[in-house]
Amino acid sequence: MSQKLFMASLLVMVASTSFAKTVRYELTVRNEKVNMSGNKDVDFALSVNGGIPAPTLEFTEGDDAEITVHNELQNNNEEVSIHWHGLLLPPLEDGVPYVNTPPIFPGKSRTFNFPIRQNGTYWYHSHTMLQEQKGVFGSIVIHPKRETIKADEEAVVVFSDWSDENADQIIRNLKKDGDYYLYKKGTLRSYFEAAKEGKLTNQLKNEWIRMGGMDLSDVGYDAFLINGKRDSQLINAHPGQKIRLRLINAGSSSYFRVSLGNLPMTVVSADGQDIAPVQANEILIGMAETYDVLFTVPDHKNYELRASSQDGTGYASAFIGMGEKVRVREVEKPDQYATMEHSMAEMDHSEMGGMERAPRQDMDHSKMPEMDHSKHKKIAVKNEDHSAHKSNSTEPELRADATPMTKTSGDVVDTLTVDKLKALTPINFPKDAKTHNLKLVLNGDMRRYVWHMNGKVISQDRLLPIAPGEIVRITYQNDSMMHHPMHLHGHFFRVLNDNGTYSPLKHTVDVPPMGTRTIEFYSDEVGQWMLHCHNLFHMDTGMARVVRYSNFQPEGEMAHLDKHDHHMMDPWYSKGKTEISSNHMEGNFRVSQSWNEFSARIEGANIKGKNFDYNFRDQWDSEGDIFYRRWINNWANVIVGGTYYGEKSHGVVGVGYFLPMMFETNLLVNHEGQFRLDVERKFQWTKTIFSGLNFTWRPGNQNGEHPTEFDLSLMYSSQWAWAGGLMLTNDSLGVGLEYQF
Ligand SMILES: [Cu+2]
Repeated sequence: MSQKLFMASLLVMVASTSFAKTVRYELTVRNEKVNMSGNKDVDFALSVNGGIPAPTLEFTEGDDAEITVHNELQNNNEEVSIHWHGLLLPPLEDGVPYVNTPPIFPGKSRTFNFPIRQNGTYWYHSHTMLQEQKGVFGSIVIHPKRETIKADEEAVVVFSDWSDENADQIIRNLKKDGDYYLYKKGTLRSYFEAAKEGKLTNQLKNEWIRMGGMDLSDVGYDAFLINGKRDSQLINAHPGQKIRLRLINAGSSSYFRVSLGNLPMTVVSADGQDIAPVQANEILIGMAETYDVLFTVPDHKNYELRASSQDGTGYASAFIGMGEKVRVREVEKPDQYATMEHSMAEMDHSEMGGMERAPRQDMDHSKMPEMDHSKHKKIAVKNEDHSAHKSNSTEPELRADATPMTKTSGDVVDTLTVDKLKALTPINFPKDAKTHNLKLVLNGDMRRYVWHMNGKVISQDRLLPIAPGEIVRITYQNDSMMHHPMHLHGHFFRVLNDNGTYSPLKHTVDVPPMGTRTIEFYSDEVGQWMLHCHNLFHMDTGMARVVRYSNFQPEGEMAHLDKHDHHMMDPWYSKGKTEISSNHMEGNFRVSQSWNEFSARIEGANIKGKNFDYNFRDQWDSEGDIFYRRWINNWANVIVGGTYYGEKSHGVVGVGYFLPMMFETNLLVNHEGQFRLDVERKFQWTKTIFSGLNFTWRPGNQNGEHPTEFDLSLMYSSQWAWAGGLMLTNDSLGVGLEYQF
């Protein structure tokens, strides 16, 4: 090589490294046999490069990422995808199949290329079906060009939830009954337990408003994990060593309460954004959120970092230090009989008083300087204190926030939530931008397991249009008794809290049960982006949208794929129940989508009791229905179908309604103008004893039969599928079994 050429190539190398360094990774998704819980070998797991979690991807701000993802799944035609959670990138690189990026078919690969425009702690996961629950998730660490947070050592801490049951079966079970896992979790609510705890009125109040009660999770997990382990040594550290922990909740449907050795942690970053440091005894971390904390090892002991699942069913531990173990105090079990009113009253008495109200802070846009529109997404800084802003009348109604109380003792927050986060610099939007107000009501129906926004699932209402150059203000109103961690792809939004323009930037925000959160962002990331609940099973059953900029249309291959988005599918699920008693038999079967349902019922009652008649028709009185139902909302549905009763067949129409106190009713009229009223209810007396009541009234004593018909069971059951006990009908008392499937 001539000296000239050598010098030239050296120059090129120097030039390219000083601008951007390309950092390459190869990720291979495979089927894996694992034993994550320590109790069971399973073969449905999916690993990335052989691991659960997947390897940590490390970058420095300003790098170019080049990541190749290989799909080596053996299953028939199972696609793979990877979404880079929290990263600002071109829409084509976001990784959501059929919305942003082509899916990766078996035996195929895809290379993602994007510049790294930010720093902090992030993560990545599959956005295909329920693959995230099966193991496809990992961490991303992006170092700033110059580190501002000094620590002696750091570690990535990935929290996850694990079930020994295939996630595909979990969703089928939840679709049969949203309360499917209450037996497994031991969280079945009953009148006896409520009375024992002196909370019977709470239970009745919840039933009056047709709420089962506070639901903190839907799935019964077999293990909670930190970096794939239930219990592990994270760092061997000496006294005085300052440790930075990058906490990531990669759980599919578990909030965690994170604490460290009964000592306060210094929280320095949230969702990858550095914040004003805040001391906290505990962090409530929702799915997909990340927090960076600093912890200085005080002495020669080994401190437990514990992530307790919010539903109180388990925890994962990792230790920092060395020597004698310092265990974290057990967290209190959540109150299963908490009511909406109760939570609100608690809020009013909290030390923080009004601070705990849903944040309604005015951002005075008129005085703000221009936002920096550079590629590096810097936020303009303004040297002015914004803490004394008046409130704005255009803000939505004030609602109480039902998150666990945030009490403070000195300067240490007991349980850190987004309310206590403060940005390091004020965040200002362009002063001439107009505000686009959107309201999204988050709700669902546990009985049918459908989760929606503004009463619609994504297959009914996919696109949420926005325009470029506007301030998009989204108010999430949670009308359900569950937390929803709401994530927006491709953006950071500020979550309005008492810190005004210093409200923190996040990519995922917890919207607590019956609470409200308002987020804002300036729309300057043209594309289409998922907005969804990061509870995997809520997203899967409908709580998602595609936010599309008005100046964006999917192009090329994506234009075609966009029309075949899997979010537009509304799959059918089935549920069956049979009961066979000596005096009564019933079979029920239904198949349902989000709002459509076909059901069949056959029922036979022994009307001659012990006077056994070999003629089946004389001994047994039989009837049955075939109905199609269209649900209008969580409570009401309309019915058309056919019925067989009194040895005659009729066409029927009617309405179904779920009444206060949890009564399921049908009011039907047949083609001869005869009415029928059905009332059905389940009473859970103790954790194992329940009654099922079915009552039918046919006014006018049709066909010379009883005008009323009922059956009432008293059953024992220790799990969801089987029950056995007594069956009382109009005519007799019998014994029998019940089986659900
Ligand atoms: Cu949700």
